[in-house]
Amino acid sequence: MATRNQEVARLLEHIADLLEIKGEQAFRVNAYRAAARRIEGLQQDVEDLFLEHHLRTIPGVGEALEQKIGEYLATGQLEYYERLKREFPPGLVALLAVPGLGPRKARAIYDHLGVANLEQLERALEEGRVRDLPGMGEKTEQNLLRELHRLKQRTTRQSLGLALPLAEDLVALLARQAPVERVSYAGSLRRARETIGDLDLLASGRDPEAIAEAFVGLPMVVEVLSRGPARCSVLAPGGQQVDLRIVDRASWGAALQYFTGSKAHNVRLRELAVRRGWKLNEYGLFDEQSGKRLDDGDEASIYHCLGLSWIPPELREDEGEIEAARVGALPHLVELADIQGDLHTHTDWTDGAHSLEEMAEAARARGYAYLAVTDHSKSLGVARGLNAARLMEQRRLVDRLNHTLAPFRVLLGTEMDIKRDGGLDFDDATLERLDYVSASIHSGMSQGEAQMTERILRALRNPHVAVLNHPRGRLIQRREAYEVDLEAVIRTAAACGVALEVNGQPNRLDLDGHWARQAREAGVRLAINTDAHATSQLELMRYGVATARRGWVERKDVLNALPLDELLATLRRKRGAEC
Ligand code: DGT
Ligand code: CA
Ligand code: CA
Ligand code: ZN
Repeated sequence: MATRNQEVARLLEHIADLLEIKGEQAFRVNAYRAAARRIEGLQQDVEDLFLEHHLRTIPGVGEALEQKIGEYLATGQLEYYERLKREFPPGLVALLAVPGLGPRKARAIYDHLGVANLEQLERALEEGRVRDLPGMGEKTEQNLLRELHRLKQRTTRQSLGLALPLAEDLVALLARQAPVERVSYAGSLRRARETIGDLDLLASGRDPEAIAEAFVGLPMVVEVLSRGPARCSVLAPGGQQVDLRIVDRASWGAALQYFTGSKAHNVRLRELAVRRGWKLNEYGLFDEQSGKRLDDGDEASIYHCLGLSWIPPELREDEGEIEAARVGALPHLVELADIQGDLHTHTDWTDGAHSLEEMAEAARARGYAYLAVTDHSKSLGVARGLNAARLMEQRRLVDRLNHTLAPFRVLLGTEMDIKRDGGLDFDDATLERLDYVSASIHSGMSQGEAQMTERILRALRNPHVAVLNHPRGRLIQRREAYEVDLEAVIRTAAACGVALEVNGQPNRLDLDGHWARQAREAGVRLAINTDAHATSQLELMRYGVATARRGWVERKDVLNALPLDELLATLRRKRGAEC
């Protein structure tokens, strides 16, 4: 699991910070930072490399780092790091957790203001005492305050991309090692919210004690918070809290319904029950007078008894799903199996990890009918964006590849930068040679709303542009969406036949469910893509699909749910249409 890689990367970053505060030589500090970045971007599991004695194959990992990483992976601790930490007051180390507060500034705040923990830091920032320190200023102060608030939020909520694999591992292990009849995850994770507070697991079986014992003994349990035959709470890596509830088989359906939530959805269901003289709780649906159970122990029967069709978890937010379920008008939500190809992927021609051939092969192996290769365009220097000449080289490779891969089809595409004035990175003559054109904002993100909106609308009006990628530009828990009149973007996308992306990278999920729903209702198609920078990331498609489902998106709303011939016809029509 990639969580291990992040954990090791964080450890190395932390060591680098501490060495920097100590005033170590830059090359030593940088060696740790470089290794941290390598490990975070690694495709393989760092733990596997360790077990195979291959840690040294990671660029920048020499004997000393191999030994340290190995010690940490083997024992869960690194003596060198523990000793290093003891050289500093613990509060100073904690300050480094705030993004934007590097070792030098942390040291200054600590030395001059005596600030030694996050609460004191917050107070010092609020009281305006930080701005007067050398090299800080009012702007730094504001930035730090914002980052601090975001950090407080983040430490309590985990990304969907980390929580879902963890939950799946836990459920699989419980199914194998504990005497469970049924086991599932519930809560916000089952509803596919973009961040997860605590993780709610549910199990039923005849021996609750044995289930509890197996659960607290699982390898990813770091700490046991509480333990009983009905409920256990533990901490998993990264401080993720996991609750397991153990229920009778008869209560399974009601418990799964109850603990999936949302709370607002549950409140509405309970009202429906009460109106009929029934009682609904986590144990079941009962007749108030006779006490007789009405449900059959499965979740669907709770809904059916209340006169509703079963409601997919992603919709359970009390945003109209109950009304729709009552009249049989729920959407037929898009499914992973509906997706025919990925329209946003990168190769080693720019900042991807794998070759174009490898990406195509991996997409075909997933059962896709097509793959659009959309490397960055020239303005994006950091990603070695392609110029027109390089694109035409890619054209030749793609044409050759399509001979051998047919009927699978590689579409030569671009993720073209929208420049600050809304101009595009390629002229129409170049765009005409491409099979698929998508456009993105990667720069000038702090323009005001009016300018940003006009910039995007201008790009949407180019007849070649088929899709606007990650339309809001947010990075979950890291960067707010840029200021843009998204309703205007949706209107123009509808008028020009441009699809909007639901980007499946767990830190993007952009559009989110709310905006995907707005777009769909305005008649805009969605493109659900992974933005894969490596073959393994093609698997992120499920996060995109889950997010689209939260937006009530159906198969017919999805551009890349079209079979190849219909996709090509749609793209052709779009290019010929007025807007
Ligand atoms: P989270 O953990 O913040 O990401 O969000 P949830 O939705 O997983 O919330 P959590 O873990 O507090 O509770 C799990 C589910 O249990 C929740 O979605 C609905 C149900 N639940 C919790 N508290 C209440 C309550 O007071 N009333 C009702 N009707 N349901 C509740
Ligand atoms: Ca929860
Ligand atoms: Ca919970
Ligand atoms: Zn991209």
